[in-house]
Amino acid sequence: MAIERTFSIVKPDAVSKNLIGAIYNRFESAGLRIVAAKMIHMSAEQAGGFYAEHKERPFYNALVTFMTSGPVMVQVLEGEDAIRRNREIMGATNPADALAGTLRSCFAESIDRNAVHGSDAPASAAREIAYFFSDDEICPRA
Ligand code: RTP
Ligand code: MG
Repeated sequence: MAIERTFSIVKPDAVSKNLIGAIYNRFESAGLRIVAAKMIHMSAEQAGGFYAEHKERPFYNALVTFMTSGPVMVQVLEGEDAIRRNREIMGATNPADALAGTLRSCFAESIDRNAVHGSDAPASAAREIAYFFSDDEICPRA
């Protein structure tokens, strides 16, 4: 399995609960490397563009409002099978369905305030990384 990169967000609910370190610890303990990271407070335009694929969904406006309600950490995770493994670490979208021990099982409040985002496929990972990071902000490890 080749080394992959995936895009991750620690969402406003988790940042406001001081969970950045706990979440980063899970990524690193699982062998994923954080190769880029920054804290941002997204504008409505930025969050709306990021979630453009969900524009017609009933939860779109609430999602954009939530994602702009406070700062988030955005990061690029690198490692073998990183996209699938990060989704495994995160758990199901709805914390009620998330396996015990996953980030959403431990830290999410609800499907709307679910602590983390992770890319779901190679094409979305590439698009999402480029949406927030320029190449010179990413520091691959030797
Ligand atoms: P994410 O994109 O945040 O990693 O989550 P995901 O792939 O598991 O879920 P996705 O279908 O991409 O939905 C994006 C976010 O929208 C909110 N959502 N609410 N109320 C609902 O039925 C509903 N469905 C999705 C969630 O916060 C989800 O993370
Ligand atoms: Mg998604």
